[in-house]
Amino acid sequence: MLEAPNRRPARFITFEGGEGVGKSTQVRRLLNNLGQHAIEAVRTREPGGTPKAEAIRSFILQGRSEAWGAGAEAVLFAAARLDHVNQLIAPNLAKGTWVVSDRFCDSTRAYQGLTGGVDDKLIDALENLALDGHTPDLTIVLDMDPAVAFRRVEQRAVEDGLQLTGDRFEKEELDWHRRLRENFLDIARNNADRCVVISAEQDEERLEAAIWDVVSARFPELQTGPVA
Ligand code: T5A
Repeated sequence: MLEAPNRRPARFITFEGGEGVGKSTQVRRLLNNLGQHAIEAVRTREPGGTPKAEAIRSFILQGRSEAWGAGAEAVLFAAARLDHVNQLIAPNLAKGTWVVSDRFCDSTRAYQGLTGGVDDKLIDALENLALDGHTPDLTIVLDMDPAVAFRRVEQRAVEDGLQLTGDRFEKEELDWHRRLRENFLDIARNNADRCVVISAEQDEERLEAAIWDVVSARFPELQTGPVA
């Protein structure tokens, strides 16, 4: 009888942090590094990742849900997450493909919960419902002064020849973003087994190397050199 291959579990990694701290840039770089170690991985984001979740993303980020309040927005983010988990995250992990997501459930806890004032009980209930056991194996929290991050976002707009209009959350005051930063740090402290905080105030290459050190230390299958 043929024996089942002794396959290692696929890993689920998330990136969290405030606006413009470099999450998308580092998600792309991590995917590249995983590929060089022969790890099949998909890159995704929240809100979004599936057509239905992307529709919810547009609705929220255009500011159309703002008047409904942070509680209703938490429910909308959870609805998007439910579809994302069911249609993309769970099926990929089940077939052995790693998943790396640019934001996930900690964003709802940080933005709508701790910063937006939505009760913990609602945030917990929504998280249980949407995740259905798919808690990330590792969460990288990129941390930096929001004033510096905003300068990066402004610079990006200048380079892209765009006017900086700001989405629903980018328009909040700097003090709000400073509280948000502290709230992400609290979440990391309260989930120290899963979360690692890394300073994002370093150049892209150094930050990439710091992230790789953390990811490869966490998962033994990455401790061999890159494949040719
Ligand atoms: N939200 C989301 C909630 O409120 N609740 C939720 O549950 C969820 C899931 C999503 C919004 O929704 C909110 C949070 C957000 O407000 P988004 O567009 O995905 O919106 O917002 P961000 O995640 O903030 O996306 P950004 O693209 O603005 O920021 P990133 O991904 O952190 O940064 P990145 O990589 O795009 O880099 C920004 C700029 O900096 C440069 C890049 O080239 C780019 O120009 N850069 C660096 N420059 C110098 N040094 C480095 N190390 C650099 N790294 C990148």
